[in-house]
Amino acid sequence: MQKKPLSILLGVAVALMPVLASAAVGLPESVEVDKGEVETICGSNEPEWREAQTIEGVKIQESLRCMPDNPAQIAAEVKGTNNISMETLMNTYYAADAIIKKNDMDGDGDPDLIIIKLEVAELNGHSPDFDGLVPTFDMAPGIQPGMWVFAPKSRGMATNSFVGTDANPLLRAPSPPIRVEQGDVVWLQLENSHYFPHTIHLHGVDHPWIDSSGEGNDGVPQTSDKFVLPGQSKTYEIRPRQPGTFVYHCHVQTHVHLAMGLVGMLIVEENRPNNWVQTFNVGAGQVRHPSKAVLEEYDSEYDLHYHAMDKELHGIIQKYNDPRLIARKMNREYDMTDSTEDYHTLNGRSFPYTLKESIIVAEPDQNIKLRMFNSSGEMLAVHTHGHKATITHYDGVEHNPNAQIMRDIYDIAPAQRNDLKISTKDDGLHSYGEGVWIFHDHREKGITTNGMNPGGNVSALVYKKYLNEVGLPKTIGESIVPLFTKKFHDRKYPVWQNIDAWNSLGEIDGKDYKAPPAAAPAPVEEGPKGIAFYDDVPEDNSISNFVWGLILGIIFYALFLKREMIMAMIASARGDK
Ligand SMILES: [Cu+2]
Repeated sequence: MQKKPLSILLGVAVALMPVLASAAVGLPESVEVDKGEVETICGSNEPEWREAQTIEGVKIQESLRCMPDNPAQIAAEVKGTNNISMETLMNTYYAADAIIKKNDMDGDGDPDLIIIKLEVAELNGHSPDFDGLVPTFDMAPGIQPGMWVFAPKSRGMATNSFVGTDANPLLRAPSPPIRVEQGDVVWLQLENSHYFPHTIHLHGVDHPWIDSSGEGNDGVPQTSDKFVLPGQSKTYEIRPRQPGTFVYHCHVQTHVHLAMGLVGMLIVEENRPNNWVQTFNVGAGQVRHPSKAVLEEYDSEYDLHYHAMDKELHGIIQKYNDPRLIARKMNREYDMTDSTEDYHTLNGRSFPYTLKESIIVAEPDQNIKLRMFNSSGEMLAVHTHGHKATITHYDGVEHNPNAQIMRDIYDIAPAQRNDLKISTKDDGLHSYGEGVWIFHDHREKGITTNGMNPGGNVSALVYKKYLNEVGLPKTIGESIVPLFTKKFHDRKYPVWQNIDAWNSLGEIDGKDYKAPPAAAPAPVEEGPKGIAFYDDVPEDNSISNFVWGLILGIIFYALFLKREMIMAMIASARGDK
C-alpha cells in the first residue's frame, strides 16, 4: 500500500524529464550586429602627388602608396625653406626659417651649414575650450592616444582648418627622421613650444660634449645641460664624422618623455658631391629623395620607426590641463614599472592605417634599403614574409661585409637600429616571388591594438603588380574593409559575423545568456536517410520531446504497476515452477 505514492512520484518525474532536457538546450538565437560606417580608405590626397616629378630642381621618386607625401614639402626639405620660391613654400606648412641651408664650405656643390628648427607639439591633448581632444591625430580608426612629438617649425595653425580638429600635416607621430650629410655643420635648434622643460640628446651621433660657447651639448640635465624651459630655445652643435642610422630624443624625465613620443631617427648620410639630402622625412616611410650614396646601391629607401604606448600614460594629458597636475600624475604617481604597452605602431600608426602610409613597394630584382628603429620599451622581433634580408648595419655601424647574415626575423632591442638590405631576386632565398607579403612584429602582442587583433605594427611589402590604382594592396584573403571602422576598434564588432552563408556565428545578447551557442551546421548537404524514426520527428523539439516523454513515462509506469504479473508471465514462459 505504501508503494503507491512513491510509484506515482517516480512516474511523474520520468514524464517531466524531456521538458527539463528541452529547456537546457533551448539556445539564444544569433543576432546580426550593425557594423558601423566604413571610412573612405583612400582618396583624401591629390593623386598627382604619387608621381615621380621634379620641383625646384629636386628629383622626387614615385610613391605609389595611398597617402603619399606632398612633393612641395619634399622640395622644401631638400633645398631648405630659404632656397625655394614663395609659391612652393606656401604649398607647405613650413615656417620660412624651418630649414636653412647655406655655405658650400668644401666647394662640392651642396650646402654645408644646416640650421634645423624643432618645436614640441602635443597631439590628442585635452582642450581647455571644449569637451574634446586637439589637435587630433588618428593612430587607427577612433584611436587617439595623447602624444608629444618633436615637429619641424610650422606656420599658421596647429589644425588643418578652422572647422576641424585634425592636426596640420607637420604635426604628427613619429617625431620626424632627420637627415644630414657627413661633415655638415648642423645647428639643431630646439624652440620649446611646450609647457614642460625638454632637451635633445643625440644618441649615437658624433657630437662634442660642450658646444663652441662652453655650454652643455649632450642634452643630459644631470651632467651637462640646463633644462630648455617653456618659451626658451637652445642650439645643439653637431659635425658628424661618421655616417649611420642614429637617434635623437629628449633626456628630461626620459622614461616618460621618450615614451610620450619625443624620439626620432637621425640619419647621417655619407659625403658625396652635389648631395642635397632630404632634411626631414615627415611621417617616416619612403624617402622620396634618397642620398647619392644610397642610390649607388639601392633603388629605394624606407625609414621604419617602431614605437609602443601604454594607454594609461598617454591618457594623462587627456584628463588635465594644469601642467602642475600633469607633472604630478606623470612623474610622481604613474609607475613605469607597472606599465603595459597597449598600442604598437609603425611610423605613428597601427594596422590597418599602416597600409595607407607605410607599405614598401617593390619590383623584381631590386635592392631596397630599410632603416629600422625601435623606440618601444621592449625587444621587437620583426618578421618579413616572403623575404630574407641581410643585416648590413647595427646601430649605424657597418657589420663586416664578409660576416653579414641573412634572416627573416630581426630582433631589435629598445633604441637599437638595424639597417637591412632586401633583395627582390626571386631565388627562394632572398625572395619567394611577387605578392603581397606582410611584415610585422612576431611577439604576438605586437600585432594587436589594445590587445585586439588584427592591429599593431603590421604592414606589407607589396609588389607593384599587386597594387591597385589608389595604392592599396590587391589582397585575395578576407576583406580588410571592415577594419576601417571605429566600431571595430571600439570592440563592438562581432568576431566572425557573416563569414558563412548561414550566419551561424553572429552575436548573442549577453544579458539573456542561458547556454553556450549552438554549434555551426556541419558542412554536409543531406542528413542520414532511411531511418523512419528520425525523419518523422517534428521540427518543434520541445513539444515532440514532451509527447514522447509522456508516452514513455506511461509505459514505464504501467510496467511498474503490473511488475508482479509480468514477472510471473516471464517465469511461466521459461517453464519455471
Ligand atoms: Cu622632454
